[in-house]
Amino acid sequence: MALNDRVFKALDGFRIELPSWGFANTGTRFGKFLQPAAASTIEEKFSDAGQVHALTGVCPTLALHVLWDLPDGPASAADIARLSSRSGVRAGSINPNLFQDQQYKHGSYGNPDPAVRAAAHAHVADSIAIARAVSSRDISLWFADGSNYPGTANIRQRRQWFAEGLRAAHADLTSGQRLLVEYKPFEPAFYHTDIADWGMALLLAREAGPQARVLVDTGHHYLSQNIEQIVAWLLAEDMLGGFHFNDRRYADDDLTLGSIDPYQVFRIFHEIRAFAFDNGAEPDIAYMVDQSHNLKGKIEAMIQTVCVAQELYAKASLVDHATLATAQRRTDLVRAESILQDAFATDVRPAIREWRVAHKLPADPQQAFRDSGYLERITAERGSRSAGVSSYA
Ligand SMILES: [Mn+2]
Repeated sequence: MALNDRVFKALDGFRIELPSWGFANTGTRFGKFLQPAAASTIEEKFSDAGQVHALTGVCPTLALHVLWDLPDGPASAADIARLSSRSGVRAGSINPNLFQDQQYKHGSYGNPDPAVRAAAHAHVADSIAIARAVSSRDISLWFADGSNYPGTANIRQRRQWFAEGLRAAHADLTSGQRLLVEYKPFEPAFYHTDIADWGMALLLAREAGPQARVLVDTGHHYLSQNIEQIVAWLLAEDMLGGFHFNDRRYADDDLTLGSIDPYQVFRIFHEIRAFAFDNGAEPDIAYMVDQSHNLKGKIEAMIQTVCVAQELYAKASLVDHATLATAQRRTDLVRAESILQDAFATDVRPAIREWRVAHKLPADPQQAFRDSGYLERITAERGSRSAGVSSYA
């Protein structure tokens, strides 16, 4: 297949979800640098996401955070429907918040206090009901639970509480819904984290029930961990539910996808394309962005992220899997490795520009955004009010 055909086919099948919190003012624990154009309300977040989708054509859904975006619970559904039709963007994954409330100081599902565990379970049940009300499939669970000092937490007891809590949450799902279990090795807890890695997430998702899957946040690994191998194993186990994409240099830095190590993202996409080739079917994976842009303009950063994701996905689609399989079988190491390197080195940007034009999208979404006047308009409209920090993501 010609390069353009491969790229067109890959991009036709690639969608990526944006996070509502990526458009809001955020920061680090040392300070928040406010941007006059940052979104404060759910209306503004849908509007900004709608701009990114209108210019890129591949971001039809917006991940929502229950505490920050849906304080009225399922009653917010009518509002969401109205905002969806206005912005052209639907509600995406629903993210409960089990870490910000004072009661979660010592954990949520793993809290020794049964009343706090019950509150956490009730919040997840509400989140599942919200997801149903806004016609959203995935409920995405990340737990900050853990401990800071050896001996202070009963690790096995807490594992048991997590298994029970996830089973109960799974029992609330309707047939089309999915529970995604995210893992993270450390932060905010610095001695142990209850769901620290993909193995723990996999076991807990299996215990939860057949509609639970593992969510891989690329920033949630120890340095130098082979993330694409984890992806390959989860694919083989039919347990890969989705991604939270971001990049990192040191820890969970939430930097722009591909800004530090684009080859790693390529290798992750390669494992997915190889799995699809071997199985003759596309795996059902929710691609999502989980980044916070403290210093970059938020909409610009999101457009940049989406364009980089498309480029790396398109490059991975150039790998000739049949030739690669032959080289692997013959242990022709340099040839096999070169097949990946050649695909990664190919400039797919001209083909992507053609794909955009063919889909009546701007050839250069970033330039189109700069030319649109949208940023100047929202900066004037939103900058006059006293901006607040609406999230800690
Ligand atoms: Mn995440």
